[in-house]
Amino acid sequence: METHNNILETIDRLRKNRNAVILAHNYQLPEIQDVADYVGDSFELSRKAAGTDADVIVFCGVRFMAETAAILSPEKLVILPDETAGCSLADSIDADQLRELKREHPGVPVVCYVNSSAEVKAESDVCCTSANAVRVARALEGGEIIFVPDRNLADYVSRFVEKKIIKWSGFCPTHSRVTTEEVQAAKKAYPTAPVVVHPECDPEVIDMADHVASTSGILEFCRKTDARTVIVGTESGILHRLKKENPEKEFVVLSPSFFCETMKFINLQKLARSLEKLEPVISVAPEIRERALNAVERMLRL
Ligand code: CIZ
Repeated sequence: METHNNILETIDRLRKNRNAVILAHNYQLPEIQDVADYVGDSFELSRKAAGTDADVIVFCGVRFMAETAAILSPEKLVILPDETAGCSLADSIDADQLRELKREHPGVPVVCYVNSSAEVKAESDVCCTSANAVRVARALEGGEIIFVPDRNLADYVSRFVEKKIIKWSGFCPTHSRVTTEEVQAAKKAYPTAPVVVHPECDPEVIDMADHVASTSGILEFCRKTDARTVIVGTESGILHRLKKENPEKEFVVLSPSFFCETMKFINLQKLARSLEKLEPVISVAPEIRERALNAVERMLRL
């Protein structure tokens, strides 16, 4: 049986031979984060990879993230080490459903969260991340927007933007499982610790938080805060990076529910195998890619 060190050596050798860049989302297993060239949120990672001269991008995350990398880097081969790693939030709406929604609300611009398939991005006017959703929605002209697929992020945006928001009913089961009772219990256990949550959480949980931010925003908040202990309300994989970057602070995950199974599908063996075989490949058809890229580029302009 291959030892841990052997697998790490294999990954290193193949990464060089293939001229590959390894990306790990903030929610990935610690050993995957440790072996990656870059760790971050899906859009940040896709942009970083696009800026490298790598021939191959190995995206340790879920399918929509690898698709985003393929949209930004059409000349590179994009690999997702476990092709069954999906996201039920992204899968909650397909292109046909979005077209139907657009027919029901003609002329209303569509904002789609980056947590969506390439086909849904292609049907949208502009993309957004959880970090810039408010800014994007505010910058659009008109009094109405369609926001897909996350109803909680849409609700969060509606707190800051005076527009009618027609929202899709998708949600992240991991973030939505967390209850207000759990927030109460965490606050009681750590009375001086601030609570920072992701905007994919339910509105009642958001109401109780001290700070609401994307994964990159949570990392920044934890870096800057004077608090010695922080209660973290997002997928528990982020704790690895938080502890590594802030060894003097304590991080407590708000609830044991913050565990996304599909985010843990990729392990070192699968990563090594995918580098060796250069599969499973994630590709986006050129006509879809072009339209999806328009939505992404419009976000960057806004
Ligand atoms: O796109 C990402 O990485 C997600 C889903 C969340 C975030 O806040 O970074």
